[in-house]
Amino acid sequence: MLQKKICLLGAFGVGKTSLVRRYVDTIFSDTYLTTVGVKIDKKVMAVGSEEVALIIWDIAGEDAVAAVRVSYLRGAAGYLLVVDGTRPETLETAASIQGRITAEIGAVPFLALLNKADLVDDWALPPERIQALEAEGWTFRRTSAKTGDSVEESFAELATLVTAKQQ
Ligand SMILES: Nc1nc2c(ncn2[C@@H]2O[C@H](COP(=O)(O)OP(=O)(O)OP(=O)(O)O)[C@@H](O)[C@H]2O)c(=O)[nH]1
Ligand SMILES: [Mg+2]
Repeated sequence: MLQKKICLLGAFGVGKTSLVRRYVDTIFSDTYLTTVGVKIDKKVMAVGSEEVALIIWDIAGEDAVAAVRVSYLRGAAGYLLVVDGTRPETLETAASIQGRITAEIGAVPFLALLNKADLVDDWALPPERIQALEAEGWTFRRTSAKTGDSVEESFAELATLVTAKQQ
């Protein structure tokens, strides 16, 4: 079976672990337990007529002092860059991670997830910044790990991108 490693990246507390839990186990918890290092999950899904095993690396968030370890990214076919829609600074963290990744592992497919879409009333992301990143080639999806909104679809979209790239 085709196996593809994908990574979840982004600032602390944006919802990386919650998105994986929603996708793999169909559950959500309000309790925040920060990820230490990395946690690896696996989920098999169909992409067209093919079965693909997604090996999902849920990587600890980063901030000014703790950068994502490059060694975790090796062999990744693609990644989800997660932003907390209620904290605009997490969009800048994502932009900085994105710059570094392209330098380290090359231009592999990615999707930017604006997570916590259920809290949309508290959103504070500058639309012009989103547009500027779209102009640089970013694709944004709005997700909620809490309601499940667009979570399955986003993983499926990335799986399709990383599978198509190989053929
Ligand atoms: N309302 C709402 N809360 C969310 C959502 N996703 C995550 N959270 C909450 O945000 C907090 C952080 O979620 P985590 O999934 O642990 O975030 P993380 O990105 O894995 O954090 P680190 O492992 O520390 O980098 C938790 O309290 C979650 O319940 C969402 O879509 N909506
Ligand atoms: Mg986590």
